[in-house]
Amino acid sequence: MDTYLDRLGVYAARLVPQKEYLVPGHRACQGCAEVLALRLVAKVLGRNNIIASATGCMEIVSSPLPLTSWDVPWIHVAFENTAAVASGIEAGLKALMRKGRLPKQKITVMGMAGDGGTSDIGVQALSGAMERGHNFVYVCFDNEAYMNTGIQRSSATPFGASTTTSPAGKVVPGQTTWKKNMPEICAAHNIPYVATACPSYPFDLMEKVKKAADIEGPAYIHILSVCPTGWRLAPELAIHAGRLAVETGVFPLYEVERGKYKLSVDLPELRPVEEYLKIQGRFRHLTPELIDKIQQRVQEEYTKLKKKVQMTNEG
Ligand SMILES: Cc1ncc(C[n+]2csc(CCOP(=O)(O)OP(=O)(O)O)c2C)c(N)n1
Ligand code: SF4
Repeated sequence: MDTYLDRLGVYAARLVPQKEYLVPGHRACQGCAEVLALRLVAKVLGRNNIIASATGCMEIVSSPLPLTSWDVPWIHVAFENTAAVASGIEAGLKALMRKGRLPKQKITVMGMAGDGGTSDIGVQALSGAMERGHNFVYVCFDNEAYMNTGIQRSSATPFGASTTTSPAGKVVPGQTTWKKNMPEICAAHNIPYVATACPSYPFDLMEKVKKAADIEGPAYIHILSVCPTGWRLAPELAIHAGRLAVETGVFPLYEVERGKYKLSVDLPELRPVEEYLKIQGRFRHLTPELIDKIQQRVQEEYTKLKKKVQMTNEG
């Protein structure tokens, strides 16, 4: 299906809503792509949006009481129950509208957390909410570690990354496990919409958020959010790093809409993963053998994804 922007045949920043719902004054680090992603998500979801936000960088930088950067209803929730709270809000709104105590209207309910809050601690509540079929949008802001508390590894930290709890040394080369595939875990719940996104591709990201909000039922968006602080990267390279993640196949952009896979950026040839790894201090220690190992894995995963696109679109 063509996107709104495809149909217009233009690619103009003026089509982006001007109004901000995550307003300036937040305390994110310089060059943080996570806060940029959040700002774009908030822009698309607009005023009629209620957010349940787990602890993490985005919660901390946006709500140092008595200040707040939020211009929409926003509730801070515990790490483990983001999706459960979002489910409750959605069910409550439905009941109020049914009883006529709230005028019928479209209110988007969004749950949000980092990769730690999603793939480690919040996964059971998220799985339950997806299985029950709540009409909500869940966004995982994946900066590939527990950044807010000092760069500890999560199950979404990539193989080979050095973090404070998976430090690279003589014996262990950083993280020793492969990144948990949260989008696939969500797709396995057969929910109507799953997508990956990255703020280095802002229009693609915004289209996906819009689609997720419009679709009835659970929608999950997994956003790769470059973190210059934790990735040991110059702040001005954050957008470039996100593009390299996509162009090397490390983080493919795709959608799973009612079971059908679609690559959003379909590249005939991938760039070598080394280009992505070498600009980040967290991979500084990697040997050529380890880089080869990562390259091989990326290729395998990309081939698998391409096969899913082919299989789910046949006939
Ligand atoms: C149950 C619980 N354990 C630990 C903490 C402390 N804590 C606050 S933020 C955070 C890290 C969050 O990591 P992630 O979800 O990946 O988000 P990020 O900060 O990286 O954006 C931790 C461990 C907490 N708030 N609640
Ligand atoms: S630690 Fe990383 S994700 Fe957190 S605010 Fe700083 S740059 Fe953003």
